This record gives sequence, structure tokens and C-alpha cells, in this order.
Amino acid sequence: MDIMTESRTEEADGRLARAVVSDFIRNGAHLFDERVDPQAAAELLAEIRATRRFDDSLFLSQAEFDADPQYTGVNPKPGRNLLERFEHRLGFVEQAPHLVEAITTLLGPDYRILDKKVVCGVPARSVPPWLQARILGNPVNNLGAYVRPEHRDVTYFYGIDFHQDLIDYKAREADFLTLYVYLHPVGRADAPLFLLEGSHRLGGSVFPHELTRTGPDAWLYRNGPYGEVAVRQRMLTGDAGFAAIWHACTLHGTQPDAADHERISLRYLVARGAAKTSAIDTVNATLAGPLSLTDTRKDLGADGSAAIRRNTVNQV
Ligand SMILES: O=C(O)CCC(=O)C(=O)O
Repeated sequence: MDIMTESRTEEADGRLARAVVSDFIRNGAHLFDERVDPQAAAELLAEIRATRRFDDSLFLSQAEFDADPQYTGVNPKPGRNLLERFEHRLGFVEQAPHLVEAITTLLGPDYRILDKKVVCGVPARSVPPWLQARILGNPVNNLGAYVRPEHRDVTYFYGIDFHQDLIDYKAREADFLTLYVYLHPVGRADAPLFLLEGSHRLGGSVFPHELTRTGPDAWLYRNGPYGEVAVRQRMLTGDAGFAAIWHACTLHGTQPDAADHERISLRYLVARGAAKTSAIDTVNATLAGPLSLTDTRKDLGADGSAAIRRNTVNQV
């Protein structure tokens, strides 16, 4: 049986729903065997690539940046989000039956999309030397601050250390998940996502995280009084249309893009709607730590610039 037929059968008899819940409980993530339509992914990718050059023309000059550094409000937002232009092209993700079934299982039928955007892993050759020197060793290299305002409709990364997606949601319960879709093949050099499977079990934890490498793909992760857990690192490589979902407390990160071209993906955050209970409660009931945090990070200075220079994912 090929993978696609296998997945459709799983969907039909409820096996997909069961697999998603057990994978979330055990690993804090589910990687789909079935891809979303690779042709539709390629068409969307071509349209995204046609909007700009993903080279050093994305960035402010050093003098322009230093004249008025802005570290906040530099991510896509309503009215400045490239995906708003391509809503008509997103059905291959948003209506993909296996994704809908998995998300409905976890969050209930009235789930809602909290956020969606294009994420770009910027290759080293596109990052100007002054900027490379400035950001070296930072744990979160979201380059939005250095990008020309007209290009801030996409999020650009030059790697980001292991973090939880709860990081952007102070005081919100972990009632949402991340859906991540590759629009082209992603190999080791293309800034693949690294997930720490099972790290969600310690609940919400303040960034940067306490991680000790214990083997080539193994870490010991501690969350203060909530204890520690041995976790396995999983590198998400895949073809165009590869899709994965993970819990808001699952640690993940990327290294700088080592290829000679950018890596372009779609990132959705999807939250529970009014549904009072859904399988995410079953998952959350198994966590040993908090479901929400009043403070999610302690790596930034008052202006939003990096105050800590250390990075764990780059040791991988
Ligand atoms: O795409 C990337 O390089 C990192 C994405 C990520 O981890 C995030 O947006 O939370």
C-alpha cells in the first residue's frame, strides 16, 4: 500500500485521529505521512518568489538601521501579511481533509486560525556582513528589525534557538497548535525544523531553555520545579507539501540556512474555538508543568534587542 492510500484509510476508520492524539501525548507533535498537494505548493511558492528578491536587497543599510533601530512591530500583521494576497491559493492547506481531521480532533470543529504567515530561512549569502557580525550568537535571529519596512509582510529567520510557540502568548493557555508546511523539498542544509520530541511534557517554560546535550540526537531538558525529561531530537526534512503539527509547549528551532537559496514555508497557529472540551484537554492533562506563563522569555532588553548571546540549536 502506498503512503497516500494508507493515510486515506487511516482517515476513514478513525486511525488518523487516534494516531494524532497518541503522538501529541507521547511526542508533542504529529508528522503527516500524506503531503498536501505538491503542485499547489509549487504554484504558491512561485508566486511568493515573484514578489521580491530574497537577497541582500531585503535589508536596511547599517546607517539606515542605526539611525532609528526598531526591534518591535516588525513581523507580519493584519494589513501587512503577504498571505492576504494569496488567500485564494491556500485551500490546498486549509481544506486538506487529513489536516482538517487532525486539527478538528485536537481542537474541536470550530477551531480558528490565530495567525498564518510565510516564513523564510534566509541564506548566509543574503545577509550583509555588518548584519552577520551584529547577530552572531543571538538566540533569536528573527531579522524583521533589519528588513526594509515594505518587506516585513514575511518573517525572516537566520536561525532560532529551541523555543515554545507559547513564547508569543503571555498568560494564554496552551490551547493552540502550530501547523508548518514546506513549499519545496527541505534537506539538512535548508534550515529544517528540529523538534525535541516529548519536551511538551514539562508544560510552559521560560525562554531560553535549560538543555544539556546527552548524545548525537538526545537532550536532557529541565523545567525548574517541574522536573526533567530525556528528549529525542527529530530533524524535519521532507518534500514539497510536507506538513507537521506540534503542541504550543513543544521545543523546536532552526539553524541558519546553509544552502545557497532561501527556505520558504507556511506557518499557521490554530486555536480552539468555543468548543468546551476537545482532545487537546486530554493531551494537556498529561503535562507535568504549567499550561500558561505570565512571562515567557528573559532574553530581551527593554527595547526588544537581544540581551543574551547564547544559542543551543547551533550545537546540533
Ligand atoms: O522557520 C523557521 O526557521 C523557524 C520557525 C519557527 O520556529 C517559528 O516560527 O516558531
